[in-house]
Amino acid sequence: PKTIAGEYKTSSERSFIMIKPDGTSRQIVGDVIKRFEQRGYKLVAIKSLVPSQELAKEHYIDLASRPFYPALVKYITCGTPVIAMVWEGKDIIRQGRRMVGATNPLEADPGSIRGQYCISVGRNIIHASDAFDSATKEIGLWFDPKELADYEPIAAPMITAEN
Ligand code: IDP
Ligand code: MG
Repeated sequence: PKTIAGEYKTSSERSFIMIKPDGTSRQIVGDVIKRFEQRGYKLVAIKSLVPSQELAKEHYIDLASRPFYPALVKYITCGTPVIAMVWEGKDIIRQGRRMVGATNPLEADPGSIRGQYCISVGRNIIHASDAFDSATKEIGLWFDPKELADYEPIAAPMITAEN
């Protein structure tokens, strides 16, 4: 099915990736972006914003019953901006999760973003959509369709050819 998250399991698949306030504060925005760029993914949207309570609560609504939910919303809305992004490319949803690493950074592969840059589950610097349905929901929540660019990077054939 084709949604705002593109078409699942094709080169148009999209994921919502967000650098959280601690990542912005610690000035690792460039390093995170660089990893996705160098892997061969395409940046189709990016913005810096301080999310409203309403937006943060809705983004994490599935966790509303968890004891850490109020603290999580407070962290995301603390006043330091988040960097909201949409990345596109083959298997981006699954690969994005692998690149980000486990929720608890102490369990994250040392080569992953969380495994390289953080040590606390409450300050784990980055979010990545965990499935096609959540990518669709999250991209729609954080971006207007007009904000999503449709363009072809010049190196695309060098990145995507299968033979
Ligand atoms: P994910 O970010 O790896 O998808 P989720 O289980 O969806 O992990 O949780 C969302 C976010 O909630 C985590 O990234 C982390 O910031 C926070 N979180 C999850 N579990 C805990 C916890 O046990 N204590 C504090 N914060 C947590
Ligand atoms: Mg999650």
